[in-house]
Amino acid sequence: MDGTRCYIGLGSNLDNPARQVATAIEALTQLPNTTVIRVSSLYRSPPMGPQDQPDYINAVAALDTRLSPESLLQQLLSIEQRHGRVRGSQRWTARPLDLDILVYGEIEIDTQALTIPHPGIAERNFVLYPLLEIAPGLVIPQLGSISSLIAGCEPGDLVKLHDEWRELKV
Ligand code: A4P
Ligand code: MG
Repeated sequence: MDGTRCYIGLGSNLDNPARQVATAIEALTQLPNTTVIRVSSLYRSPPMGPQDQPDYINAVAALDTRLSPESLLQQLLSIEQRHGRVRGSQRWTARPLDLDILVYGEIEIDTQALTIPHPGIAERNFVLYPLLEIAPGLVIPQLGSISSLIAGCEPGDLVKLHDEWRELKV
């Protein structure tokens, strides 16, 4: 399978977050014209943004896809919906599943529907440390190498979880 190498950020802080992330990874493996290449460990961190919500579980997946960025986004939104995501007007509120396109090959997009690379990557330890684990040599358009980004981002309260979650099947 050829296609473009993409990195997807997964996050959850409601309704058994580790299972939400595990089943979302399973759903990524079922996407058309797409192959999942690597998946990071799960990481736990306190919420960025409003603090009156549970801790998050995050992970990052590398995949090769022949879907366009727009179709990939539609597929991700559909997986989020199947995981019970209800979008309100508030940003950064608790959610059973959040899927972000972090990087799509060398592509740079900035439209109302889609910003790639994802604008929050550089400040988010819960994105950078899982990326370091699965793609230490990655260079992100506009932002630079993972190693330089990591040098400017403390792990803080980020905790890498053991890999038993891989047993968590649907
Ligand atoms: N959109 C634009 N660019 C993209 C992209 N690259 N990937 C659009 C995915 N979607 C993208 O997103 C709103 C719209 O963004 C989508 O419909 C799509 O058209 P959303 O998921 O409804 O909104 P949101 O998630 O509430 O806001 P936002 O700004 O995406 O929040 P983030 O950046 O996802 O952050 N703390 C920890 N520890 N871990 C977390 O994972 N996540 C958030 C949410 C807050 N705090 C967190 C975490
Ligand atoms: Mg989002």
